[in-house]
Amino acid sequence: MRLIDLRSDTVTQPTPAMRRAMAEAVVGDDVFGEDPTVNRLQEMAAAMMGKEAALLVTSGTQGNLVSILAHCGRGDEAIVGDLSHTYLYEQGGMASLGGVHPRVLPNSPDGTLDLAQVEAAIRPDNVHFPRSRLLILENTHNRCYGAPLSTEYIRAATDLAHRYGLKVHMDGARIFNAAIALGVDVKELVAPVDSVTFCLSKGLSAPVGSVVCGSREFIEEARRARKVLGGGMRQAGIIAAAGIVALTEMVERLADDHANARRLAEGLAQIDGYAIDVERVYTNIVYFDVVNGYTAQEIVDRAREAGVLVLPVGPYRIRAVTHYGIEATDIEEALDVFEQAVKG
Ligand code: TLP
Repeated sequence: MRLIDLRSDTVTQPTPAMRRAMAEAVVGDDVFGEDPTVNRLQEMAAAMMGKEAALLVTSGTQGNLVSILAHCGRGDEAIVGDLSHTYLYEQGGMASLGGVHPRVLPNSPDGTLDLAQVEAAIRPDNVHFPRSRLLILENTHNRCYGAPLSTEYIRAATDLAHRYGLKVHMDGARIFNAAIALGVDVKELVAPVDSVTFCLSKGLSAPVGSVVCGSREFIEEARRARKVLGGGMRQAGIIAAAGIVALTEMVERLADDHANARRLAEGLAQIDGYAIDVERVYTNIVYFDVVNGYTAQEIVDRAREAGVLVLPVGPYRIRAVTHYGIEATDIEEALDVFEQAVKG
């Protein structure tokens, strides 16, 4: 049975062009800075983001952590959303490995942080307090319905942070989804922030890797942090080669994933037993609730038996993510499976 795997866009398989590029990649030792394919990917990423420099890292989690370590020292404080990936899903790495104290503010459903609350959370210089050093934004916002943060919001948040001497890091794991959804150049979205991590291995379908971008000075610090975390890879051009294909060939097609997510949401809204706010489907992530007494896990198990994979993210809440390899016909098939799964 062919599975329709909607658990995440991390499950994407590399494209045939990626496999070819990986097989043929010219490589060198990247810890010496001598892998031409890694260097080319990094130059390309920096240019696309409009930043001075870039660094290939193993994952989004590593990209966020090296960025936090490059911006903050032990005892410094980072302002984060309570639904952000850096706070919820990264094992508290900023605290456990970096000694960085998270100051947690509630995320609004659109992924933003209230800027009055951010301003109030910034610490005055006082011996009792940690030093506020960093504001972390997430774009698109995974737990907030895949919502994209607008250029205007990012600029306002960054202006505020900079006014108080804080740096701003963007967890842009899905920044290209944001740019496509908003119809803006990705450069515009990241221009105000000091650093950004984006993932090659999610909607862009590369098998491994994320890229951190920022100033040359910041990237030198991030490179040191990557090394101490064991992320100094050697002939990493094998990975970078797929990343170059991802950036060249896989960005524009994200619009198909967004259209498929919308179709899925509209279909789910028609099925008795589920509740979904179709207005809150912004990109490739769909959250819906089971409202007829079944638990999310029960529906997930039933759907799996019929070949459709999704993730329970709460007692009654399910997440489905569209991506490369999922076609419009798969969405129709998944809708049939969800309809059967929720029937008595
Ligand atoms: N997100 C994964 C899971 O960890 C939840 C997913 O399936 O969505 N930032 C954001 C916004 C993310 O969604 C993720 C991965 C990461 C960072 C971490 O990336 P990786 O998995 O490469 O460490």
